[in-house]
Amino acid sequence: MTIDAPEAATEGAQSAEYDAIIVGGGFAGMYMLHQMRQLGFTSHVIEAGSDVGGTWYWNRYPGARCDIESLSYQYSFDDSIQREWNWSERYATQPEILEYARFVADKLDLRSGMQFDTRVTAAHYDDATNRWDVETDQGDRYSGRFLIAGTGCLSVPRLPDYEGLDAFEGDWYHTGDWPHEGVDFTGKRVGVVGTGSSGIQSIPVIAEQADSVTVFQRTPNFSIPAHNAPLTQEQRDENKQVFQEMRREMETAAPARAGGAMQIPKAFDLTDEERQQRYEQLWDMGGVAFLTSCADLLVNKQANDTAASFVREKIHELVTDPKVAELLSPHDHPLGAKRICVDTGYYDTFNQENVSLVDLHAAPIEAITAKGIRTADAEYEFDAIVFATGFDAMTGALLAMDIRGRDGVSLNDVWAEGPRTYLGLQVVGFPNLFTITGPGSPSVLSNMLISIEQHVDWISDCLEYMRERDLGTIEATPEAQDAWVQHVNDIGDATLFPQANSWYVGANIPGKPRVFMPYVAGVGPYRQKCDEIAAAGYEGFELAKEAATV
Ligand code: N01
Repeated sequence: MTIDAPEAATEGAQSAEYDAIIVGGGFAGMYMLHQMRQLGFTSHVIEAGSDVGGTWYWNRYPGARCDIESLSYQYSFDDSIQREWNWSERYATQPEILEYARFVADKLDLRSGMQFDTRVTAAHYDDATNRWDVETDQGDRYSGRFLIAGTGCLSVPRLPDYEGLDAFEGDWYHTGDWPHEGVDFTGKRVGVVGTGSSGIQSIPVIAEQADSVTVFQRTPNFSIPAHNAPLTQEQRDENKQVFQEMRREMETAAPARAGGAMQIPKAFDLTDEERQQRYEQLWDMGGVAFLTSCADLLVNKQANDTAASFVREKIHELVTDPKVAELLSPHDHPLGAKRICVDTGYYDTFNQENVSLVDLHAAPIEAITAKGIRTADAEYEFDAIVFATGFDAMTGALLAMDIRGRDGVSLNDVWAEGPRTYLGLQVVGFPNLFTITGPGSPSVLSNMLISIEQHVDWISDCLEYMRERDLGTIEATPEAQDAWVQHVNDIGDATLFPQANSWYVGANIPGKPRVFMPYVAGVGPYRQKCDEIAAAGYEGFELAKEAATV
């Protein structure tokens, strides 16, 4: 059996059989659906939320913004989208990004191919029919020749296993699953647990409203000022003219640590004074670009130390109480080895009288009580607690579904020691399953829109290739997967990333195998590799004309 020819495909038919079942209606699932339609494949998107947007549908906490500049954080596949859409600020807020996703969905009529308020609970590969049988929490049963996961890298909120949470008499929230109606903290005593990107963005905004905010910090993070500002009409117009050209440059870029196209100097190629000046410039510019101040920041610990010291000094300049400043200064991991944060007024917030900091290294949280939070040395009373405690990153959403490949083998079992993929796109034993921005691809170390478009395009080309040749299945070979996993590890190990207890290595989830999951070589070299593999007839994949045995 092969993929339906375009003329045979009837989009929107009541049949429960499709060429592809796409899981997730975020930016990945949206573009995948569009491409499937363009190519004449039938497909069906299943999405847990009530609308498009994925992570931007759920992460509605106060202060939520993207830390990639809005002018770059948009689709490029259809130029009319960026020409018609106008971003209002340098860093877009969550409501504006969600509005953008809705705009694209309207423009391309995407919702008609999507089923909302529905979670995929199981997807089993049937060896007899060579199809994926998919079940949902609404009792639906679908069948797809291909199963395409656009489930996102940071989509499963993680709540620590605290004793006593049920007994808490106030309200509690997780930043990654925020109430749609919003939360009014006026007059409230609020505890915030967690100081990653979500905590660092939300704390200043909550502190503007609440009576008091007590921040529970286990590990301080490096944060760079966003220097957010409204975009002028001139900036927007200019960007529209150069957007496609700039995007093509970004897509082929090597990471800064490899020197990149921008001729970035190494830290010790500069004098102390020049280096300091460069850090100042990048600090003033703001945002994640600070990591590109020197080419070797993420491979050379001594180089990294110079940048880390610079940021620690800034923290001491910004925070008036030197003890608080020191508590907020990270010493346990290289700068950038955990996802760097981008903030608006985070450090200044600790100068406010209504904001205090609790060091969980000195006294860990022991339990949530009826009145608040008890640490090893004190009890704090709150009206509300905000958990900004992160996500089961990169593998969480895939493993939350009961995915079974050939012979009923479970993905959970196959990945028991950590994820193993070929190119972050496929897994041995799971034919015709594709994972958009899966572990082993640049994903979270890149602008997600760039990586999503690249994967969707690659998968679309692959499906077309198969249709043209009357091929039924594609599956990574064990040799290719082993070699890729080794390569991902080798180049990851040559950087400072594995030195941090980050969600990149699964360290935030007790018991999760410690594996560095993203591919660090940069989107340019990665794209080239994927293109070469496709051009060589999908080297490392086995493509079969399989005949169903039914
Ligand atoms: O989650 P995190 P996040 N007791 O895992 C602490 C993206 N994102 O939601 O470091 C006490 O980074 C934990 O402490 P520690 C972005 O890629 C992007 O903030 O494990 N504390 C940490 O401080 C980001 O990196 C944007 O010691 C506990 C915090 O909770 C990723 O999402 C905005 C604890 C979790 O930080 C995740 O960010 C938001 C416990 N038991 C998110 N367990 C933008 O685009 C955890 N913590 C700007």
